[in-house]
Amino acid sequence: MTRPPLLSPAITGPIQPRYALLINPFYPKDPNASFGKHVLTPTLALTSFAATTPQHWHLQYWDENLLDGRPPFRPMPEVVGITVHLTFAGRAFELAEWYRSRGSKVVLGGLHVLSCPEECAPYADSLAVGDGVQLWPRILADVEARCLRPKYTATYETDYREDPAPRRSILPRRSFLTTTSLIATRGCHNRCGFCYLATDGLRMPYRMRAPEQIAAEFLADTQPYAVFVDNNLGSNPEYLRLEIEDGERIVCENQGFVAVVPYWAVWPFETMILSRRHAASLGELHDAEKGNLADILRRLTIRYDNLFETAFPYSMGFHQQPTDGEDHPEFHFHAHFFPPLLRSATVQKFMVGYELLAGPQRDITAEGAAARLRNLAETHYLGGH
Ligand code: B12
Ligand code: SF4
Repeated sequence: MTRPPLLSPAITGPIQPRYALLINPFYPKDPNASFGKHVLTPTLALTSFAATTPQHWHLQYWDENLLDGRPPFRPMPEVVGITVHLTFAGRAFELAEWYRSRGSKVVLGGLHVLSCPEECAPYADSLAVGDGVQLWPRILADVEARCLRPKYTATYETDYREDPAPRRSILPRRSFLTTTSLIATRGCHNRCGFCYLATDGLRMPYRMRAPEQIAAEFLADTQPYAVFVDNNLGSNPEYLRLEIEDGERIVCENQGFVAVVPYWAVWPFETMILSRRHAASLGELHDAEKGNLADILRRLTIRYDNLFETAFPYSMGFHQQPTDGEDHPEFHFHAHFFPPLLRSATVQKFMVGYELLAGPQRDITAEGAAARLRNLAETHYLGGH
């Protein structure tokens, strides 16, 4: 528990082409603390990108913390991928040197490579700086083409829902209390100075997988329970969660956005369109989300026109982060509609007298307005779509 297995200088074996070994290196355990912690929650660092390994590669997972002895060496893998954290960087470098001296190509990736690439570089044939899901297939293709580069970089700005499910089948099932480590979101809206998310230059916006994907992953792994390993599962705005749970003020929704009547609505059919994933501006939307935004704008404004069978008037604007060049994680991108019509195409609400001097009067409830909009057709009353 306190010392890693010996890496004997005498041992070697033939290199097996198209065989990749993924290693989670050993770190010393405190005999007085819980060993269970280390077998409870398998890291997703390796399984997440393992899922992108091409079919014709043989893949093996090795977690030194399960105390199963020496890491595999017969045959020698063509590629060894090692995840590196500060706490076990020394062991990772030792493993890297051992495999390299026997002819394997060693790829180092993970948090410590991200924050200190120059420290890791001497120990690797190649560094994976950033998201392994994007980098791993490129690295293996270059190994096959004999043109492995010393460094590959990727940010974390892709659509998280496009990532394949982690390949949990490579985990030794009986060695963990559960193999189902789940991750629903990556990143966090905060940037606490002591957290790796505050690493200079790290581009990891808050990204979410669809809840159905997480449920499917849980069911597919057939374990009695799962452990969430998100950076900050609660980082998504509480308001949106409550709205979705409640559902009463939702007008329509799609994968990227939700249209709601806010509970504080003052104008009769006031609505907001909120992005599900945290984005601070239009510029941060992925391509799929831009399509989702166009879709929900169309569906909401067709409902507006259908409400009183008229070209429905409104003021609408997008709320986005300031353009002062600083990061503004506190801004959540949304659109806000303020329509003036109250009872028909000709009877509108006026904000006058009492309302201007004292406070707004609600002519209809937010829930009632949402229900009326929700129940309208999504086909325009004049025909067409
Ligand atoms: C599961 C987990 C654990 C588990 C297992 C750890 C393990 N190494 O086996 C347990 C419970 C044992 C644990 C313990 C500790 N942990 Co911990 N843990 C996590 C947690 C919650 C999830 C890790 C994970 O699965 N992430 C998801 C994967 C997909 O992300 P990723 O690791 O960044 O991997 C991606 C890339 O980096 C890259 N990549 C990674 N490796 C490689 C390798 C190659 C070859 C390639 C190509 C790419 C690549 O591809 C992946 C996909 O994009 C993270 C928080 C988090 N959400 O990341 C904290 C976290 C890693 N833990 C942390 C800490 C501080 C600890 C402890 C020191 C706590 C303590 N005081 O005891 C101990 C240290 C143990 C140790 N020596 O590692 C910090 C590390 C901070 C830092 N800068 O290093 C984190 C980030 C939490 C935090 N925000 O503070 N932890
Ligand atoms: S994950 Fe936690 S520690 Fe890191 S920035 Fe977010 S709130 Fe801070």
